[in-house]
Amino acid sequence: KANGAAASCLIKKIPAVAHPSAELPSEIASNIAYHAQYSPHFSSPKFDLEQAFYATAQSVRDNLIQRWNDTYSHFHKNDPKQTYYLSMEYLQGRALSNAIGNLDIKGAYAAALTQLGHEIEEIAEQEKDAALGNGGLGRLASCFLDSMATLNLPAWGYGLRYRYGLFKQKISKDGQEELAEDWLEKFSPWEVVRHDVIFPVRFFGHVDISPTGTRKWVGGDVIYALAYDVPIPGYRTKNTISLRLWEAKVRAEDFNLFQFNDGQHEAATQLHLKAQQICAVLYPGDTTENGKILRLKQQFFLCSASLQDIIARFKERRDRSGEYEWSNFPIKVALQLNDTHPTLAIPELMRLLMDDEGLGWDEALGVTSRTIAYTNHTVLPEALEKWSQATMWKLLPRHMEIIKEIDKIVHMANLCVVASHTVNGVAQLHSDILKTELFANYVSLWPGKFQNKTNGITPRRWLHFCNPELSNIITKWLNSDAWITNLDLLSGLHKFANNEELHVEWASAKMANKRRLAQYVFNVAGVAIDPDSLFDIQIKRIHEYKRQLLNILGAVHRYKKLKDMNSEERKKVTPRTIMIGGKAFATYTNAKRIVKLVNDVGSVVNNDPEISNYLKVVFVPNYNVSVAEILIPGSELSQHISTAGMEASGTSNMKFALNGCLIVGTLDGANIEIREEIGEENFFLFGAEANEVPRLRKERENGLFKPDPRFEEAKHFIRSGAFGSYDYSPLLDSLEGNSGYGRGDYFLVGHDFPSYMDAQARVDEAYKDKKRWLKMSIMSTAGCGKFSSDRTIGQYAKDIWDIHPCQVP
Ligand code: B1N
Repeated sequence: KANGAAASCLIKKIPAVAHPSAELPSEIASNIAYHAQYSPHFSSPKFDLEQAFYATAQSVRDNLIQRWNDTYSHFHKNDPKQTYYLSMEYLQGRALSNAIGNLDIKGAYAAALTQLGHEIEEIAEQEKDAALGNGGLGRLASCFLDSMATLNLPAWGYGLRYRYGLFKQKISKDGQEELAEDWLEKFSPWEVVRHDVIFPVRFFGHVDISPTGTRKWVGGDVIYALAYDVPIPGYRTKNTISLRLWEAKVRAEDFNLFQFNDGQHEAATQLHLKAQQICAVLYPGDTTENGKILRLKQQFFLCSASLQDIIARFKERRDRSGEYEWSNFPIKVALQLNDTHPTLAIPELMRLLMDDEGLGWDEALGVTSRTIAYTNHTVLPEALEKWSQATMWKLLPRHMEIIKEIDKIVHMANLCVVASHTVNGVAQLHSDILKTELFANYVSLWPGKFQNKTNGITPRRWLHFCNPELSNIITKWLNSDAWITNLDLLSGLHKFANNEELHVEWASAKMANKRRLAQYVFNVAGVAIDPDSLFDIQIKRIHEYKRQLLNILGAVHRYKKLKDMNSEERKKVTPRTIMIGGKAFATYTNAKRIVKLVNDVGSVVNNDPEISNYLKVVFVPNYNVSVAEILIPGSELSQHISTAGMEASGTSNMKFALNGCLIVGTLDGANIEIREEIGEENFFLFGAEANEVPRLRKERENGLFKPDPRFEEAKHFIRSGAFGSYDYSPLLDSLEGNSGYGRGDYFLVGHDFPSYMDAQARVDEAYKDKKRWLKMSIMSTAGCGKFSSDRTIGQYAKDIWDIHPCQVP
């Protein structure tokens, strides 16, 4: 273990020299020493872990800024068509290890830090996750940025700079508690403020109509959007693109000095408060009217600022050739809406084109719809955004006029379908459901508009960096590391699936990762788990449709069965460690009850000496990107068990499979395609299919459902108080008669329970045969080529955006 005091001594012996293009360890060490001394953020210069992290990050940033500038000027000079990805969420996680990895300078940095008395892994762990997103949709945006940079595509991400990202989850005796997560508490070494990039954004006000009939939105509040850029380095390329995050600001003129000096402090700083609120938190609660307005303000703030910036860049580049042609806008600009959250980009672009640039309606709509494309991420009715007309008229009067022209109600998804040139779902089944159900009425109007783009994940973060042991083995057996940017090459592992030498290496990498994971679980949850047991993981947001309840009912039944066995019978059982992690939305009561139940089951099971060798149930607190990077490499089985038709894609399923983890899952989302790619014999399938779900719900409603006795036993065991006195009846009742969504067991936990238990029994059998399991594991990794976000982004670039690589020489 590195020692902070020793490191503080060591750093004084290294010359502090600014060396932004350092490559040799000694130069890097000097540059780190330079930042430790001349970019201070603390009063006393100690070179402890925290200060060493900041100095190291700043030295990496030096390197990135050089590449960044080169990329900007290269794009500017070549003026290619560019993609702008608009998203209310990015789940970036940590940046230091990712940047060092993408720049392929880990060895040099590790050596430099050793000279300075620290270990690179320990330094990297100092960084707080940037969690400006809720879950899969936000993490997808971050994987996409990594792929866009790696593929040398001229692209930008746009988002909001939330002061507080996703809440921190604390588990107490009452279950989940939420705490504000201050990711900017000290400072982020990765963001660069652009004081010259600032745009006004209006809220409220009214529409003035001139004598000639032109309309102008005036009055209301004007708040400024200031750009903060985060560098996104590509892997083994100079290209470094930007994630531009907007912060809300007011100008000095908006500070009423007279009022303030008159003692009217609140009145004088009113606009400051309003500005502060806009970017205060990721996804403010929107059950109240005030909450709804704030969420809508955030969305408009992102759209208006980004569009003004994009138009300014379009004009700047156009000016050099002297052309002024709005019909060229879609030839230079592709805008991708990450779900309906940035829908207001549609009426805002229309407004800017008509009211500021003088285009007519048809021309403006033509430019808009040729520019914008929309990705749908869910068919859940409660997640489809609908805004009340009253709210919209108040906050955005001019936009409402425009929206009403396009469509009569403010159903964001419909507006997107009408005003986009392309609409895509995120896995084949999901895209099919969009065509046959959600958007069925539009398909006959525009049959060519609808596409599928199956999601993907970046193989850099999700295998090469988070699982170096396995990455090295793959590179060795494929005789090349080209798979890191061409993931289809993993299929070269197929022919070694039965190779005993590979089996030994594969098993030892998994064991090393399991040990690391066991240590982590002990640190955060205080539970000692056995690395020889089967590590079974379900990590994702807690939601009834994702059916963590099915998992925990299965665990309860397993526990009950173990209790009923004698010690000889128990010895034949495959020991399991079930880990569940995920955050429940603060106001989602049933999700919070599920968190409480998992914790309560864990407390009883883990403290039962009779069965402690055979079963552990652990709730992993505060699940986030960096926790996933520890859990996924150490997993052997993972659960992706949503009610068929409800999970649009899932992306953690891809991460697990890529890391050689087997899946127990339903025919839902991308599970279907994963199973196709890795082979059905390597996938533990169970449950109803999507097309059976409506009929099964009907039967359930009509009392035609006969529950499996094991399902009844598990519920009964919980109701009996075996896991404490907390009242679980609202949760368990949602699985019965008439409750939950108004119909009993809407998510078909009861229907799928027996086939789930059978699948789990097949898992236990398969795990006993080590050779068979290792083969299945290798086949999983080997079959994951399709799930690289490089493939996904390549398809967006070709089929939707029409953009091409523009590589910095
Ligand atoms: O998007 C992911 C998919 O892999 C998941 O299956 C899907 O559930 C997820 C409202 C959402 N869909 N919708 C959201 C997020 C935030 C919000 O405020 C909806 N997230 C998904 C990537 O395609």
